[in-house]
Amino acid sequence: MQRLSTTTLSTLPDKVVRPAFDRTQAIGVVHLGTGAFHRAHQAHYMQALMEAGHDGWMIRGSSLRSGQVAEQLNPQDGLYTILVRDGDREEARICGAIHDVLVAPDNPAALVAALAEENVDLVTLTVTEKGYCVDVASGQLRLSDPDIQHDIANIATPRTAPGFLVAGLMARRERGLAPFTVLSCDNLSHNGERVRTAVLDLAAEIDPALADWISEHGAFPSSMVDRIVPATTEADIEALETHFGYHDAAMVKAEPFTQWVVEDSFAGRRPPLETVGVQMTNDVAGWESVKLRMLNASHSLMCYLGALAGHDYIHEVMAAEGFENVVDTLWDEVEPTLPAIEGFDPKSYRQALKARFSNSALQHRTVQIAMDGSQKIPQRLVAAYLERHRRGLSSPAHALAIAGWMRWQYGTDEQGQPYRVDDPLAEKTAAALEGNRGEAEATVQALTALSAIFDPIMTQDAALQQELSSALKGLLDNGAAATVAHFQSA
Ligand code: NAI
Ligand code: CS2
Repeated sequence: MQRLSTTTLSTLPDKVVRPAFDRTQAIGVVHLGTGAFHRAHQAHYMQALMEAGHDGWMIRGSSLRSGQVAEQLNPQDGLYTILVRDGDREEARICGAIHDVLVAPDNPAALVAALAEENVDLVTLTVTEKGYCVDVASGQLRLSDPDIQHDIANIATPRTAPGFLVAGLMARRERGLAPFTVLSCDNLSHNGERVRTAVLDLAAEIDPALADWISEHGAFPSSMVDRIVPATTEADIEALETHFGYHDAAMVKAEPFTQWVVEDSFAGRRPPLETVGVQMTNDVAGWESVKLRMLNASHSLMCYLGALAGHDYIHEVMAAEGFENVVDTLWDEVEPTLPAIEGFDPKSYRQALKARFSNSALQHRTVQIAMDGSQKIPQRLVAAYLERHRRGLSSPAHALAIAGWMRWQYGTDEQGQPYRVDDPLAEKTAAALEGNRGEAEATVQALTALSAIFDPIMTQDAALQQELSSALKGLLDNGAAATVAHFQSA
């Protein structure tokens, strides 16, 4: 089976859409965290830009963690397939926007040098919610983090995303270059502000004058990003070989839908993203709230309760008894917390989300969404839950979703089978649950006391404790499937 590369590109079947631009043009973007989402979203838009004749936006990718993606992509000359799946329809499009991928742990100085290249005007990130080394509840840089401590002492060979950003900006300042714009593409509320805080906090520990320069000249626009891109499996790669006749170790699968809303605040040259369907705006916050509190919140509700009910995939959860009702109730609870947004129609947005979640061709695994929940639920579920509480409103669907996350921390399913809780705070939640598993009130008290995840009011307010304990007790007594099937909105 031939492998995708520049050499084999011309031999692919005619139905495979190929890049239609000069890939030898200048690299204008460095990306940190070249995972599946970046390859199906930002790189897709950069390709569209260059195909429309806007040159100089090739991407130099990087991984701060492992060589896996570099091994998948570099032998393919950076080429890979975006396989769009929608029901029984599929379309293969080759993306050529990525030039190559650097492996930062092998050669951190090379990534710093890439960030200091004069043509690089934009640095994008998808390093997951945990990759910013920021305390989710406070938004502050975790200065006690061992890797942050390393970067403070060894900024020339950093390990963390904030470290590489500071090192790259430091090198640009020393060379008399303008700073690049830092554009986070992670599912974090106010993601631009968060990465700015992390960078300035870290720079201040190293060189206050550098921090002042970044603060004055840098740009950290926020953005809302949306495209469902499940992790690629071996079966996906084999299916591509069967259906299209070539091997692609770096392929990604995605839904047709894609959206990108970007704050129009750049330090230097800005890619004309509005020419390829990106919404440039001065206020991302509204769309961010919609995305995190409607799409991502219902994803988190469905992944914990759905997995505990025995479902492997989101489309199965959407079809399971009672789930559509509890998701609709969650959205009923969210809507009063959303700001007015031009062009946003809640009814059609809900219908679109249900159709997207029901796309069985994506095979979106519940356990993938369950990952890193301690970094996700604060902005997806707890923020709206507390806003409603402050207005004197109960939120049974939010309480059930948070209870589902709490039950998931037990690390055993309803048949008593163990599973790994894949979360950076798994040790903390496991320690908190010692001696409390199976007891709803004790579990709620122990987990809401974790200040890295929850606002102190969660432990202090008896009504909140009672609502969460009641929801968790229902799960413990009756199981997730029955609890959802018999769920009654308030
Ligand atoms: P992935 O697993 O394919 O890639 C994750 C990337 O993050 C990898 O490059 C990994 O090396 C890097 N990473 C993980 N932990 C890190 C750390 N502590 N420091 C630095 N880098 C770290 O996952 P995928 O699908 O690319 O998603 C990545 C992020 O993109 C998500 O966490 C989310 O914030 C955002 N996103 C994902 C969507 C999706 O449907 N997959 C859709 C919308 C946003
Ligand atoms: C998902 C998101 O894994 C998760 O946490 O909720 O990656 C989701 O697929 C995207 O935000 C959709 O844009």
